[in-house]
Amino acid sequence: MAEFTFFTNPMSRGQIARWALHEAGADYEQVLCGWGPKPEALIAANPMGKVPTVIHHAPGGDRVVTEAAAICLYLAEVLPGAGLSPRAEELADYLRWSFFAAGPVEQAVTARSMGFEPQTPQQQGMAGYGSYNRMVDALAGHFATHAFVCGDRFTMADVYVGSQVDWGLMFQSLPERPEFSAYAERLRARPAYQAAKAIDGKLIAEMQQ
Ligand SMILES: N[C@@H](CCC(=O)N[C@@H](CS)C(=O)NCC(=O)O)C(=O)O
Repeated sequence: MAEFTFFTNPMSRGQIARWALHEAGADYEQVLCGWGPKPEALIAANPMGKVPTVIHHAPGGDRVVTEAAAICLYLAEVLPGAGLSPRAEELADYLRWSFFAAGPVEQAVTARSMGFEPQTPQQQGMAGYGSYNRMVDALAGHFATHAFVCGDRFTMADVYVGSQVDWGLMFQSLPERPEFSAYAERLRARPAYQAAKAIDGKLIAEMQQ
């Protein structure tokens, strides 16, 4: 049995987890899930039935990890050979921007795509992302002075934060700022990115036949 079972749909945030699995060099077996009834094993692991969901068949027993961001950071920790977990001096940026991407960035982009924008100062004070524009400025500001989340070195935080930027540019849910484009180009050049995207791209093409 592979070390990880990976429940995914190629047209989903599962693409983030697959990229992370490849960056970490994980031995994984995929279970493809449609949008209809979910496999029993997925529901047993994650009652929400959401993908990506990963089961780590660890020596001490199975561990379930859901949430694309958590899956990325978990893999960096349990597969340290890939060298993608943070050094002490990188930890603040690593955590700060991973959580920023999983919270404020996700929320701002999702809310905007559904036609909701916090309008009043009170609403912006309550919304964790303030406003879409404030979120974009904060994220772009970081990449104006950093090649990667933690500075000059690619870490697993870049798989998650970078996926938000990559998808945001592709689906135009983030604006075409030079800081975002240059960062996305650095990520798209990575062999693990290309290998993971090739698998999902092929699966999508097969589904559309
Ligand atoms: N917060 C989760 C969101 C996961 C999620 O919403 N996945 C979607 C696909 S991108 C899904 O499984 N939708 C099907 C469903 O909700 O049944 C994460 O970041 O991984």
